[in-house]
Amino acid sequence: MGPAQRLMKLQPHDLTDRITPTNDLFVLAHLGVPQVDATRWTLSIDGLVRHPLSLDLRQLQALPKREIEAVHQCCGSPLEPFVPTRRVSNVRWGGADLAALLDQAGVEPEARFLWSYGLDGGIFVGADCDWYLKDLPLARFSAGDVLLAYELNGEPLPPEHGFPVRLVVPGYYGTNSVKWIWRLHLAKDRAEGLFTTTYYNDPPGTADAAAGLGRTRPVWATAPESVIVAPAPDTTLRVGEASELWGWAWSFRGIVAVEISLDDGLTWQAARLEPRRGWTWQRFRLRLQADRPGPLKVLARAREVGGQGQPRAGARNAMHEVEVTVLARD
Ligand SMILES: Nc1nc2c(c(=O)[nH]1)N[C@H]1C(S)=C(S)[C@@H](COP(=O)(O)O)O[C@H]1N2
Ligand SMILES: [Mo]
Repeated sequence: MGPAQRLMKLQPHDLTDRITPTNDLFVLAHLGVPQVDATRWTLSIDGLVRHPLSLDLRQLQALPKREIEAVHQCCGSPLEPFVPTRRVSNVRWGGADLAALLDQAGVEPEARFLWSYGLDGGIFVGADCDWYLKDLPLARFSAGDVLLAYELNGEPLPPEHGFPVRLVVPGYYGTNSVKWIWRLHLAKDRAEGLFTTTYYNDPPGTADAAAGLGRTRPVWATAPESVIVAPAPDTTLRVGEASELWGWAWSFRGIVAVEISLDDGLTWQAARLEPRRGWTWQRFRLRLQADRPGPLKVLARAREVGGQGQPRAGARNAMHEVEVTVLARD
């Protein structure tokens, strides 16, 4: 299997299953895949906690098990933050609720961030790093469901997906779900590092710039996005024949509408959209019937709670566009 196939096994039109089979899942490993001996694995929780903890796999698996179905999306290359890759899937994770463990450890009131360390180290774009280190705001815990996962789609995590234990932060881009996790550290400030404050920070938006904030934004919560599964690119349709257009939509906040345009964004019609259920993606559908022969461009755009939509281009969540051919009636 070549590296490109591991990065992206499924194109949007291949996402026909609600739950992505594990063998079809993309693999992202910036520093290689470490082989971890589960019998010697431990996780420590330290920093701004009253009772630092250390636990092994048996202790972790003895905690109540939670299962969550969630969108799993890579935000794309940190070197090309505006290029949409549509590297997305929807899977089931099983593991322990991290919030309960943090309660046991007793997080100090001044802690605001959770730093998470993976066992993989090495060189990324010429810079040496000891560990894959990420951080996330403790405020994320109010939405619940941050897991220390040891199962993927009902099976133990495969080595390339983080065996024996990884962090799973549903609703956040995949980069935050640290694989091969071994340490959690509670801190007042963000972690300075390659994957926290150097890469994976978007430039300030116009609103921030106008307010004189000028701050970058960490790549945490997923922005509203939608992918068209059918029709697949280069399909042929026939004038007057109805077919089903459908796809998936998601965002951290949840999608409230998906609209389709068949005239390059001039006019839009609302697709039927299933309501949000937990962290899983939402299916949309629309009866598609072309009334003229020729090339047909299909565009989809999702809107989330609060009104935010998808830009047409120049962003990782730019609208997905599929081109098909419409043949005359025979
Ligand atoms: N330790 C570690 N965790 C990591 C990464 C990594 O390189 N090292 N890559 C991240 C990125 S960029 C993504 S998109 C997801 C991908 O998870 P998967 O390979 O299990 O699909 O893992 C994240 N967690
Ligand atoms: Mo990623």
